[in-house]
Amino acid sequence: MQSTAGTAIRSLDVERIRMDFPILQTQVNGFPLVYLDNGATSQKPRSVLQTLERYYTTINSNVHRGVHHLSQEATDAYEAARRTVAHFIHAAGPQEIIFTRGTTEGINLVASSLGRSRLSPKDTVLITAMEHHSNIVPWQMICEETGARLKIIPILDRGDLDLEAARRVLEEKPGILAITQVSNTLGTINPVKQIIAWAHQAGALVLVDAAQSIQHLHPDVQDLDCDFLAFSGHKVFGPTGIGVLYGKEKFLDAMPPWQGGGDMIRTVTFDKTTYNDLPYKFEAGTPHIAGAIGLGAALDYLQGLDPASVLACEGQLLAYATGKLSRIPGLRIYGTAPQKASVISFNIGKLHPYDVGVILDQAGIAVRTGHHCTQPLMDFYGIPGTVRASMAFYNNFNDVDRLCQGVEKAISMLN
Ligand code: C6P
Repeated sequence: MQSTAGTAIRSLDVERIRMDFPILQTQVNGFPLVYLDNGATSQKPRSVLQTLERYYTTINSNVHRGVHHLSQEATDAYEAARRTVAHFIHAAGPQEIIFTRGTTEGINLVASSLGRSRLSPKDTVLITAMEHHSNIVPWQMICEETGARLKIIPILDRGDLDLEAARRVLEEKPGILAITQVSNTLGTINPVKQIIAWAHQAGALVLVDAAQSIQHLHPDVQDLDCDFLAFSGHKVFGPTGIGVLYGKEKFLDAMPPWQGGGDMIRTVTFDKTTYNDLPYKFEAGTPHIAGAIGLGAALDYLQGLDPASVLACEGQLLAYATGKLSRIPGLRIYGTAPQKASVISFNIGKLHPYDVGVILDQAGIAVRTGHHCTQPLMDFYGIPGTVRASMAFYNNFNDVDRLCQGVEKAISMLN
């Protein structure tokens, strides 16, 4: 594919891939849609949409509960999806894969269940200054409940972690470290493998928030050696309302159940309940069956693409967009770490990000504006919010060109 600036051809056939995503053919406000809000949620390929339709039209039923044909088919498909997830993140087995509603629920599960059994007023929970609210608030809540203290690894101005400071706070032997692999606001890729090794030396368990890395970096949980990892289906080209919590079996086994209800029990009497094996111990109530199966289809789709080409393609888009946006007078990019995913946050002079977002929308360009659920990070930079363009492998150079034209237009209108 050729950019207007004549950038080199990429190996991924983006124009063919775009045909797999029907929504990309949509017109918004009279313009072809430019979708640059993939950090908020990604679009779905036709194979996922067809899988959802097929599920509801042919095998819709409850799982693990019926002897009838449809229930068995639905159970088989649901459990096959779990195996697909386990394979995708290289878990030791499907018993380590808990289906949740999303990243937020996965983190809450670990904070509540592990936190209650592991934390006391002597303990510290460590997070970083670039965390999403979903990886801050659950830890604040459990710290309030248990008396543990919350400590923060600071960041440097360009948006990467202060690794010296990280080493120092790890020497204080925190009980738990919860860290994002990719910042949703800055795009920074954190060296989590290295940090996990340090944390383990210090005796901490580590949860990785993979909400923004699963779609770009395809994390391998055994290679990272993380103890827990959470992500959302909707950010990895699957449905909303479904997510995954990975946990090492020995830790999940030792943790008390979180929510009570159907499926998570072995026996119930009014005197005592005994609990089911993993992973069902943590899946109370009827799960999002279609969502899990749809997520399996999304991961199958991704596995059909060469991960190195996807990464290279997103890297080229990032470099092209960074170069072009940086040439716009008065525009400042937040997050200039050397290792970045295809996310660019920026502001232009004193223009309010919301106003810029509205003008971009009028031209059919979808970006996110605001604090991106990272208010402490906004406080660090002393700003109320940013405009954020987050790109996926189906974006092309034309999308970046349209974004830059939209920004120029916003500047001329708002000034
Ligand atoms: N970030 C964004 O626009 P849920 O809502 O549970 O699917 O994901 C929460 C979450 C957790 N961690 C990180 C790093 C995230 O980016 C998100 C979701 C979206 O940036 C919506 S706020």
